[in-house]
Amino acid sequence: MLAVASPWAAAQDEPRVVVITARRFEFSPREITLVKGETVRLQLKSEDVTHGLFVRPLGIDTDIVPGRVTELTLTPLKAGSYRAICDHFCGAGHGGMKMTIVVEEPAASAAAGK
Ligand SMILES: [Cu+2]
Repeated sequence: MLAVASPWAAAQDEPRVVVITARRFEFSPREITLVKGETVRLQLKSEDVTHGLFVRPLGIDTDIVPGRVTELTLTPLKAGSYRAICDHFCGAGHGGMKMTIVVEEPAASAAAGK
């Protein structure tokens, strides 16, 4: 059965794309959920000025420059809830500019009907 070509095979080889939009002084969405061991492609955009995205435990440290899409590929290897912050000073509310990246165990995701 493993030899049967699946119409989904090609799609599964392509990482899921997760878009995050930064603007003063928030990220949208405020929370994303990833699955441990699943590679995703983050597409980061800014609607106004240069922001940053910094999540030390996930090895993310990048600038988000307006006018272009910053892509990074990520395979989280440890489940947990991670605080992501803007680490590029963007104005008065910069210190409160945060989002959450949740990494779930694969089993939890499957149970949820993925
Ligand atoms: Cu900032």
